[in-house]
Amino acid sequence: MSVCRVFDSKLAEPMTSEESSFIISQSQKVGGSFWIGISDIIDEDRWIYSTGQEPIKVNNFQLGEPNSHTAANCVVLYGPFRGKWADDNCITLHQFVCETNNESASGQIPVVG
Ligand SMILES: [Ca+2]
Ligand SMILES: [Ca+2]
Repeated sequence: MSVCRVFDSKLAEPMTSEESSFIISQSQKVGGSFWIGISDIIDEDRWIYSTGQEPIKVNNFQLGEPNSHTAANCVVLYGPFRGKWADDNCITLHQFVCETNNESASGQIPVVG
């Protein structure tokens, strides 16, 4: 999402379960639903990170998700699922989580907005 680029960052792409849990917990403090940088827009049902286009290494889909097939190709930390993932239509308006590489800190720092 272009707003993340303004902050020299990108939509969050959780690579570990710790990172995924952290992003979910941060998003839940703010409340609502948040886009992250994972989609199956290129190949239906093949979920990949937006930047590297490699298959996801963690999966936090809510039981029963993804369930919307070609109508939904982006991943949202869905508020009613307490941040568990849902597939949703990529043009839906949600908040979003950006991440940036910070050399003075370990790992990636999400910016929730
Ligand atoms: Ca899909
Ligand atoms: Ca869905």
